[in-house]
Amino acid sequence: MKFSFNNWRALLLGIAACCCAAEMQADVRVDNAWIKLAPPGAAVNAAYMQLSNQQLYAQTIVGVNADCCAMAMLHQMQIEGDKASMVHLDELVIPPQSSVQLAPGGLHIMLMQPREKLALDRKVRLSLKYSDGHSQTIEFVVKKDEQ
Ligand SMILES: [Cu+2]
Repeated sequence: MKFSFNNWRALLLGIAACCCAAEMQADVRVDNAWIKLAPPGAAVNAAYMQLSNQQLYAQTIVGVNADCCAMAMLHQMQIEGDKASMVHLDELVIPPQSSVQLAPGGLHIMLMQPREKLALDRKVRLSLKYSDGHSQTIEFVVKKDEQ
């Protein structure tokens, strides 16, 4: 089979359009991505953000990758009486046209065993892995507090 230049052009444009559409549909909007500065001596950090799913279908985060740290996990803080504990989540569902808040005292990404101390103002990239197989990289900033 022989392709003319126009065939190739149409094919390539088709692929490009297809990739862009997939990316735009898949990405969840992220606002206010930050990592809380750990107190001296602490070996863990927590990352927070607001996730907004503008699509008509649910999107599910099934994993987090972080170059900065040996391990990154989705956690939920639970408070029962005067006891606080953390539960590991296998996945985090962002319902259609809804927002999910990762914030102190609730949902967070736990960053364990940082390869070096995550200092103030440091920028850290985390990659969210979704159940449909795509990934989304987000830049977080290390701050003392949310604002
Ligand atoms: Cu945690």
